[in-house]
Amino acid sequence: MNTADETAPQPIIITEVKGHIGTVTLNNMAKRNALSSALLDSLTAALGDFKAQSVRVVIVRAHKGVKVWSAGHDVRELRRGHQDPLGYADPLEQALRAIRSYPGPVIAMVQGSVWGGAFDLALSCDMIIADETSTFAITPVNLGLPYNTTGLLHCLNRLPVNFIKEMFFTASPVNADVAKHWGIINHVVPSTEIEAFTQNLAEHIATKAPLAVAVVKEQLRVLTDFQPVAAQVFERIQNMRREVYESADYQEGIDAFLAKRKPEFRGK
Ligand code: YXS
Repeated sequence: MNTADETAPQPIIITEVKGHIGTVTLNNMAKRNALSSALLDSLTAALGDFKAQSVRVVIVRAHKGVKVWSAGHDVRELRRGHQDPLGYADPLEQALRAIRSYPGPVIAMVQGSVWGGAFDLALSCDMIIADETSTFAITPVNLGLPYNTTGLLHCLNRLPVNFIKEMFFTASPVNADVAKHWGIINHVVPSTEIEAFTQNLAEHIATKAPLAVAVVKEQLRVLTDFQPVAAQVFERIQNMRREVYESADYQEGIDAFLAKRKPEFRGK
């Protein structure tokens, strides 16, 4: 018979504060930790709570040994019908900004596969510690979705453009060794050691002067995000993206995902 707590709804993320370290564990394995607005809003709120408690270092992780760290943006929630699917107000974008502006290091501890918007989320963390099971894929071309300029900037600030193109154009996962080679991840750590490694790293950073750490993080954010784009250029980019998210291919991409079938893109 189910005890009461077994039937109680599980929280979509689990948060914990121990000393100066805050941990967010993604907790929706039934949906492969898909980045739904519920999960993302909880993550953003957790960071606000951590900030109020002056938590110095944050770890974002999934449960130990998962096969899927996060399956990326919840496809069921992607806007369809003439609205930017990755607009400024999208919960994913709000969560990415919350990570990037958090006044302390946010470390992604990755086991298993990382997909789509979850790749942008991990890349928006200050460091990625990953084990040998980790893979990373960015998948808008699987859906016919026009990725946003902010997300491309996150990649450009980190990776060579030819590698970014290969990841975006193929949507193929890259494994831990390739990810380490190109600088996506800071350390590849055996799955048996990754929890202790990440905790030790966080605790070491937490012994340093938090104001000095926070100001370096914010300076690096401002400097890397500062990419002047002429108004007309930005408007042209938005117009190009609008043509894509208003295309029949984008509708087909989402329809095919939801129907669990391969999409047939016709270039219009
Ligand atoms: O059928 P039920 O209801 O049990 O739900 C299934 C899946 O529908 C659900 N699920 C998702 N729901 C919404 N959005 C998702 N991204 C998503 N991924 C999975 O989770 C339940 C279990 O999925 P299932 O049976 O496929 O699990 P599996 O273990 O066989 O396979 C795990 C994956 C991750 C390999 C597989 O679920 C998968 O390929 N998921 C989609 C990965 C992906 O393409 N993500 C990109 C999403 S779009 C995005 O992030 C950006 C907008 S962009 O496109 O620009 O990158």
